[in-house]
Amino acid sequence: MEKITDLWNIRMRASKSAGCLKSKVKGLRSIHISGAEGIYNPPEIAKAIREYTLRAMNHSRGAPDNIVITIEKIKRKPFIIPLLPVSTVRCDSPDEAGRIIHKILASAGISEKAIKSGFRVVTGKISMRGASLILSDSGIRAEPDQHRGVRVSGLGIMKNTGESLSRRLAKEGINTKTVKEALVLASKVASCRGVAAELCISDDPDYTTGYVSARKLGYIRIPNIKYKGSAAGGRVFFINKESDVTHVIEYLEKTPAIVGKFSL
Ligand code: WAQ
Ligand code: MG
Repeated sequence: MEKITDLWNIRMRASKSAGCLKSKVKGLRSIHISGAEGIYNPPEIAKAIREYTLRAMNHSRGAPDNIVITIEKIKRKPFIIPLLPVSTVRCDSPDEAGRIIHKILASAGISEKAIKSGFRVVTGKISMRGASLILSDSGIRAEPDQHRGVRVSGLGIMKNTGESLSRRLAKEGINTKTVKEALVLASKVASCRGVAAELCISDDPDYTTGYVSARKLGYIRIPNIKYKGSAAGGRVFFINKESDVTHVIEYLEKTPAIVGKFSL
C-alpha cells in the first residue's frame, strides 16, 4: 500500500466440506484449505482479489468447494510497526528442528509444558484456520474456539518498506510471497503486548521451512521443520499469564497494523 488513508482489509478463506467419517466424528464440518489477508489501497483491490482467488483454486492442500473473500474498509487509524529481523538456522531434519525449536523457545522463557503443548498443535493432523494461544507457563490453551483458532487480520506493509524488504530477501534467494507474508504476520504478532513468542509450521505439504519468532529474537527460519508431503502444520502464539486474552485477540484479529520500518 502506498498511503495510510483509504485502507481496505481483504480476507480470503477456502475450505472443502468434510466428507470423511473421521472429520465428522470430530465435529468438523469443513476442512481448511487456504487463507490469506492483507491491507490495500483501492487501486490494488481488484488485483489482490484475483491473486487470492487463484491461490485458493490452485492449492497443494486440495480443491476447495467454498471460497469466501471479504473486503472491508478500515475505520481505525493503523499502528505503524517495525519488521522483525530475519535469520535462518542450519537444520537438516525434523528431529533436529525439534531440538532447535525447544532451545529457542526455552530461551524465550516458554516452559517445558507449554512447548510440548505447542508441538502438539503444530504437528496435529487437523489443520486449524487460525492459531492456538498457549499460556507460556502452564501450557493451557486459551483460545475460545479450538477448531478455528485466532486468525490474525488487518496487516500489511508500506510499499517502499516492502520493496526494500524484497531486495534484501532476494540477496538470500528467499524473496517469495510466502516468506514476506509470514514475516509481516510474525511482525504484527510480535508487536502484540502479552505475546512472548510464536511457532509456525506451514500446513502446505510441499513447504518444509517454518519459523520461531519473538520481539527479542527476531524471525528465525528453520528449514526441514517437517517432512515433505505432510499436510500437518499450524501456528501457536505463546502468551504471558498476565496477558488479557480478550485484548490479545482484539489486537490480532481487528486492530490494523502496518509494517512501516525495518527495526525499532
Ligand atoms: N492468523 C492465524 N493463524 C494463521 C494465519 C493467520 N492469519 N494464517 C495461517 N495461520 C495458521 C493456520 O493454522 C495454518 O494452518 C497455519 O498457520 C499455517 O499457515 O520464512 O505458509 O499459510 O520460509 O500454511 C512460513 C514461512 C510459511 C517460513 C508459513 O503458513 C519461511 C505458511 P500457512
Ligand atoms: Mg497453508
